Amino acid sequence: MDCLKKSSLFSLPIFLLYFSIILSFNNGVNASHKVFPGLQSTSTVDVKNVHRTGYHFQPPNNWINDPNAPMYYNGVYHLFYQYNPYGSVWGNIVWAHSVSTDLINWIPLEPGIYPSEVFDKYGTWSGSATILLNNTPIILHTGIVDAKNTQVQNYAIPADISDPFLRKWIKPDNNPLIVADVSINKTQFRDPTTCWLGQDGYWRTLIGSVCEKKGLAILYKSRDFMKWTKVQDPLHSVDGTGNWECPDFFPVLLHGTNGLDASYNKKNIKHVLKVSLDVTRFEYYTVGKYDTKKDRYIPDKTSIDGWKGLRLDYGNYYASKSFYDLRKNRRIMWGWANESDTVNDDVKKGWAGIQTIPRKLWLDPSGKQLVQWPVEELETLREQKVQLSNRKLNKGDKIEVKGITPAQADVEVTFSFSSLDKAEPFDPNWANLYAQDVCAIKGSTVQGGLGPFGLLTLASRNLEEYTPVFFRVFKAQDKYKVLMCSDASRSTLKNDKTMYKPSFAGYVDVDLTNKTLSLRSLIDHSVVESFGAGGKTCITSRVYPTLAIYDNAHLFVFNNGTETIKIKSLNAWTMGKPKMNWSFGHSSY
Ligand code: DQQ
Repeated sequence: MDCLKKSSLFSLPIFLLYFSIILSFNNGVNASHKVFPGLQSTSTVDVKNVHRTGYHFQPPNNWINDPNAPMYYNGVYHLFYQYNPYGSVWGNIVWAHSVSTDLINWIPLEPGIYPSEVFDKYGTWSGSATILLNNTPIILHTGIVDAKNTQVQNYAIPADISDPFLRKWIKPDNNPLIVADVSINKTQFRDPTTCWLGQDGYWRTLIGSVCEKKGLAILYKSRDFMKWTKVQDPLHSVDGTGNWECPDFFPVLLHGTNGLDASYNKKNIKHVLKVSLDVTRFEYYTVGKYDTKKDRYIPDKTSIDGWKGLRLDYGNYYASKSFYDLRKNRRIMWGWANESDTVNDDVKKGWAGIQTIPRKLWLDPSGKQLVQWPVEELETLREQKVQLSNRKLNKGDKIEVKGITPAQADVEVTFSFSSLDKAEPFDPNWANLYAQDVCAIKGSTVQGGLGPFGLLTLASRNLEEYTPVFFRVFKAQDKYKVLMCSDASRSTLKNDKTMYKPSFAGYVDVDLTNKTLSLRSLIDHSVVESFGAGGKTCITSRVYPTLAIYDNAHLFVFNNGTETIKIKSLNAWTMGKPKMNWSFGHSSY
């Protein structure tokens, strides 16, 4: 294929005629998700609660995946998400819709967008919201038009802009707005971003795609939001990365933690491009410069542009999407944490997938990476608190944190140490490995020098099960390397070989001059979402303990390194249960 060189004019009427002929109800199209035709519409009889989360976003049942079109509009936060109304595996996808005034308590509404028209009969896949200049929201999203998985980009607008919850959405007849020209692989052409307005008065959006293994962020322009033209070259592309899903492109301030609207473009910024890699099911991002004259994005030299690039999260986190929150002048990121159990388990438990806690994100003062932190509203759920300070942990020590409910908790801990001398040597052979591979070799029990130290979350009393979240400090040739792990390998006694129990890990680019390392973990029954060094490295694990459940879950702090560690301070809270999609949206909100 001649990737994106030809720009052919596709006739919209012929296109619509073609697809109006091929109508059938076979919704067996394949996304990047595994398809289980026999299970897609197996309705949930009985929802199993044991691993359901207490304060992470979940609907009452069934399958969910990507967060879609998050936005703040007229005092209300909206979260749409890919949802199967008929089963707990991927399929029959609609845009479920929930609203909130605090990002913590959510009211479920009827689906906002669902397959119904010739331009989306086979699927309503991911997309994003844009607030137009007249202060009305508009959603761009991918429609599937046939059983061959042909993808087009559609728009939807609120049926009644005066409805505070924007319950109903219309998909006007002039859809689709964007169809693939002949240079584009029309079955890998999806997930439009929030649009941004250039100084030339043209709106722009990116669509994820691939051409001969080269991942693409294809750029389209429009003056009126209705007629879109493809820009000759993609905004950015990288050989060998495979299909790009759910691109996200936004400006970040060079200094400070405030967020910016997607259209902001002054000198005091950098841009971030995040893509979800279909092949690896991980996401990576780069920090760089957006050349508005050439409409090209150029990652900084300090950003690795490929599979080994920086990740928003080194764990079970995918298809993330950010939005600018005008209310608090911040950028917020949502991500989907899929299950790590088996498909059979998902069918049995009647649900699958959660959204991670929304994170505020900004550029680190180094300019080289993002920093993420759970939105401050989460702290309203904090209940009983325990505190520890200045507690020594010698090699092999562990201290239990008592007085909270460890199965549903928020823990912040800062460790200190007096010397870096005992840091283990970093084996040069590991340089080509992913951090995750190093964590699998050097887990939490292999004695080290400076580390491993950290938390044992969702632990059974006698440690038959536990998910350790910890640091190990290595001494490489010219610098120290801090490895952060969230290791699911011993998280459950369930002995099913097909279960995914990865030793997720990432390196933390942190200054060790003052000899401290901090960690925050949000523990919630089957999820441990952790933030190292104030949010420089984030890891989400999904785990399914059999003993460490409800009141039988324990939390420990441990050190398995020869260097004595101090718990400088530890604050842990029991977390309350918000209104999580409990009641339909007619309440007195
Ligand atoms: N999920 C959606 C697609 C997207 C993928 C389909 C990413 O639009 O590319 O449910 O998880």
